[in-house]
Amino acid sequence: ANLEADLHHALARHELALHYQTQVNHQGITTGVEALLRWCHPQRGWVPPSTFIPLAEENGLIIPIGYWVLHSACEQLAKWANQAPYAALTISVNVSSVQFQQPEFVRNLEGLLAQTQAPPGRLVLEVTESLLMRDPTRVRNTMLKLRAQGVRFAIDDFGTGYSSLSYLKRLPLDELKIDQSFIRELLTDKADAAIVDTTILLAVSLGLTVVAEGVEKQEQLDWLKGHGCYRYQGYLFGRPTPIDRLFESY
Ligand code: G
Ligand code: G
Ligand code: MN
Ligand code: NA
Repeated sequence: ANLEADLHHALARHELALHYQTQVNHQGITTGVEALLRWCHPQRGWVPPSTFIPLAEENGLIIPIGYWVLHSACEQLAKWANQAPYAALTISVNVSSVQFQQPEFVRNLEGLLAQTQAPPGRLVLEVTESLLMRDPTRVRNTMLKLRAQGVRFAIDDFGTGYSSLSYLKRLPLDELKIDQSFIRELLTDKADAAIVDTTILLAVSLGLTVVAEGVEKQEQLDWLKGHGCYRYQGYLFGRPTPIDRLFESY
């Protein structure tokens, strides 16, 4: 059977899992996690999202899969809401543009928040530049409705898409995530350093929380700290991990 046929059964057969990667602040304190989808295929083993998410976006399966991801994240937030150190954590969820542009998206998410009793202010939706550019008026209206409930928004993979910067002032964004491709050679590539430096200044002056992705080395962390970036995500702090192993040493 091919991968696409197998994907149709993956949800019902419980082959999909959410792993979580921590986000850490400049004091080393975990402030939240990003939920990252994983597919454990019975024959092929782990299939990376870069392979199956584009498939799911083409055939529409991203709708039920994305709903399952949001449901799982909301249940986790509701669980944490009554447990002291965890109650302050956010969960960031990647939202595909196909899912975001569904007419039922707002109603479905409001339903999930009500049903699970998850605190909406702890949920961060990660959207990409290309999503924001697609149908700007409709996207803005969707964001405003969810923002009114307390849901937050992050712009993901910043700097890698085709976009105009004007959306940064037009849309209700809370967070900007600098793509890991700019962080990788930050210490040796002057252009990357200039882009990251300027992006931090831009984000901070617009009142956005700026998160550096793909931080692997202490030297990268030191550089970022010295240039005014106080949130980080990357292997230096931990890999995406199943929830039951995430806070083993917490
Ligand atoms: O974890 P990894 O680097 O393999 O993820 C690859 C890409 O898959 C990421 O860029 C991320 O945006 C995307 N991705 C991971 N989980 C989800 C998810 O739950 N929904 C969507 N739409 N994309 C996801
Ligand atoms: O949603 P987004 O496109 O930002 O997905 C982030 C991806 O980056 C995830 O698939 C995650 O597994 C991966 N990732 C997270 N931290 C690191 C890191 O430090 N180095 C590298 N190479 N990849 C990372
Ligand atoms: Mn992301
Ligand atoms: Na990203």
